[in-house]
Amino acid sequence: MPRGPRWIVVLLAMATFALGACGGPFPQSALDPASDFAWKLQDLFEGIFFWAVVVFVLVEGALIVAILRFRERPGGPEPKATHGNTLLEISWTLAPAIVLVLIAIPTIKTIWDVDRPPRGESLVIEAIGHQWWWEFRYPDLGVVTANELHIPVGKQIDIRLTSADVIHSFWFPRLGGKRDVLPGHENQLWFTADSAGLYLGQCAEFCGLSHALMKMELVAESPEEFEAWVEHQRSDAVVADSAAFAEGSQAFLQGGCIACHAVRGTIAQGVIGPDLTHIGSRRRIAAGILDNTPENMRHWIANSQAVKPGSLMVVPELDDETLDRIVTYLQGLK
Ligand code: HEC
Ligand SMILES: [Cu+2]
Repeated sequence: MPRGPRWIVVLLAMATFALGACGGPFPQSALDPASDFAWKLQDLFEGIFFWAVVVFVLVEGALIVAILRFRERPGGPEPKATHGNTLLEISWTLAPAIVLVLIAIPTIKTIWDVDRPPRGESLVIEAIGHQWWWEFRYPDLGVVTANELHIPVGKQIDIRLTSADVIHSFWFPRLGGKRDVLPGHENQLWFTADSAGLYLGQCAEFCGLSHALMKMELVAESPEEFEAWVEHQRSDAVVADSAAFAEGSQAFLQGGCIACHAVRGTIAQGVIGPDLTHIGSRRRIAAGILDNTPENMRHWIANSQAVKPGSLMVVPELDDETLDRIVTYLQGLK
């Protein structure tokens, strides 16, 4: 093949891969804002991007003109030296300095704006990072849950971030900037979601072997739906009146699970793992990595170390019957 066409093929292939990234959907795109915080970042980004395009066109345009007009031609005169031209030196020092100041002003303004404490009334949520899952507490509402946040649309949320072990980072890209989650220090993050929906988030600071599997979900819903969710979550475990459920609850209590898990309203009061009082009502399990189906739950309980390498959930080997009973029980904890 002649040289030309081969390059065209390479370019086309590269363009195809690059464009492939534009396919969507983008559940974790920071460029699709859904809260006041995220909009502040978007506005800053768009403003700076516009000016960057102007600078780019001017600079690259000047470069192309210089290349075309002033290139060396056979028999042409020697170019004039510009070394020591004070006017040129001052202008190409000043121009970038002005550009940097113009970028710095809105940037610093935005940083101050998202860093200050929240104004006005807000719903306080405590988010505690654990290797490798998220604990969520609503101190004023008496709700404790894990990995699945619920918030009312249009209400300011004030999230207090701490860690039970190492440094994590809390990030829902569509709702705002990431923020460090530190042991022994409380960080704060606030925003108001502007539209209902399901938002995906994850830990954004390397925190050990299964860092990539430390995800979370946020359900933004109408105040009425949120109210109903709270009402349900704050209640004790809903006990189904069936023999299978009773057997399962026995298996759960005897299987060592209560060393780490709590099921409110029973003697299970462990605090090392997620609160399982309403585990049956969660969309996903094990920090957002598996759909909450009986098969997946069974798989997780029997193979937590394979599903999540290094997981702090360590259980003795359970026989099939015990596993089935436990799964029936947990799935029943709606
Ligand atoms: C040594 C402590 C420990 C024991 C014992 C333990 N777990 Fe866990 N469990 C954890 C931890 C930690 C997690 C969070 C794992 C993660 O997502 O990284 C977890 C997560 C879970 C989850 C998913 C919860 C959620 O919110 O998604 C289920 C279900 C579960 N465990 C069931 C069980 C059952 C059933 C047993 C008993 C057979 C058991 N666990 C025993 C520590 C434990
Ligand atoms: Cu983490």
